[in-house]
Amino acid sequence: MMQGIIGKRVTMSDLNKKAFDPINVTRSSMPSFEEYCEEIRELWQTRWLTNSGVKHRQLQSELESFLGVSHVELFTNGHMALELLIQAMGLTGEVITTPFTFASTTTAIVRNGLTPVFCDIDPNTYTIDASRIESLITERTSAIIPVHVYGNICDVERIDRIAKKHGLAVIYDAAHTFGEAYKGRGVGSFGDASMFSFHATKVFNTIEGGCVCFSDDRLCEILPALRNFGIKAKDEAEYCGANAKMNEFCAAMGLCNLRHVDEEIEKRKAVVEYYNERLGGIKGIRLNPVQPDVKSNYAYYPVVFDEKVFGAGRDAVLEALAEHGIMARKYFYPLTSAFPAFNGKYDTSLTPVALDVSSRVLTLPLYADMTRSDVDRICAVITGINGEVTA
Ligand code: T4K
Repeated sequence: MMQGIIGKRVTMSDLNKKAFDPINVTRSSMPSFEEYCEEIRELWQTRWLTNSGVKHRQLQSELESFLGVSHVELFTNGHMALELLIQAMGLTGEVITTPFTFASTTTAIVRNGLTPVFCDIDPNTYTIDASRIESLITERTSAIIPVHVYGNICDVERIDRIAKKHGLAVIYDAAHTFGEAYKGRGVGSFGDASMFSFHATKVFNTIEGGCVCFSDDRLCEILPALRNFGIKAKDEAEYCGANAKMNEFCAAMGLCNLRHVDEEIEKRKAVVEYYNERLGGIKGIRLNPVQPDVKSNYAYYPVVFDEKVFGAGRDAVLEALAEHGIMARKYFYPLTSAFPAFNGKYDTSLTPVALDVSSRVLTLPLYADMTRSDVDRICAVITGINGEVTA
């Protein structure tokens, strides 16, 4: 059920009045206040607020069915899920990954004492260019950690073949792909394991939260221990773990949001289709079509500008939108390999496609209850820049 209004198109003169509320890059999906209160009511009786409580266990089991995977383990956020998963899998040496991602992917690798080896991305999907992986494998390589970016799924079949041939583990950063499927199979079931983020800004949120999906039963023992200080039984830490447990209030938010997530994705789809209608014909703007065989979750709306053809570059568009209260974001600029945290250790020119896309991409606002007039307002600024002002 779209709440969107089929509004009249917004003109540049309307925009100049600046009489609009800000539009952020996204807005959290939430259940009704009453639904959430009902979900947390029993916590006032049980006083069991964290440490694998009832809500935690219920969400874990509902997610296993929803995602179509053998095992789910919940964490306090997606980042800790990934970091502890890497630890649990005992990776060593070098890990092949991409720099076109959020800080989390690369820092999870580095904080495990591993060396990220950056592979370039595919110019159409922005995910790892699987044809380049084999040339980066050395005797120190233990794994591939690709990222499903914006809801675009990596070339999972080719990555699987390469990993099998070279005896490498595969962990997907699937932070952006909750609820997606490839050829009818849940995206979390590819590779050895996948991490989903349930951050407030994601398609499905638990306020803060995340999970790991996997099929290897051996991980069922170590992952819960690692998120609980490394303690397996009582009192003694068997592993060097962390505190990364999901609390009951977050799990309760997840139980509520899970009831509505299919409907939320449908609403996102309608927003994306309307954006595509408005921006589709404009020269110099590359949209992000849904890939063949993919059931998309419409997580983000990235557009890539060709300055020479469009007449303005990404930064100029970002500025113009901001002047009208529209907060688009440069996900992902700069590349993680250029982060000051890594002291110039990595050469960004070795991933030229990633470097180029990152200098030209802009993520436009997208959330389930965005209206058509919100989209009109955003597109009017963009078309206004290149002279295609609506009448
Ligand atoms: N891997 C990848 C590929 C990722 O993209 C991420 C996270 C991770 C791993 C790690 O997963 P987590 O550990 O986060 O579970 C945001 C998110 O914090 C982050 O989760 C996300 N990726 C990243 C792409 O975006 P910021 O710094 O851009 O968020 P912020 O605070 O500027 O929020 C953006 C907009 O969202 C705000 O303008 C308004 C809206 N918003 C924000 C919050 C916090 C809401 O509507 N409600 C909220 O509660 O990082």
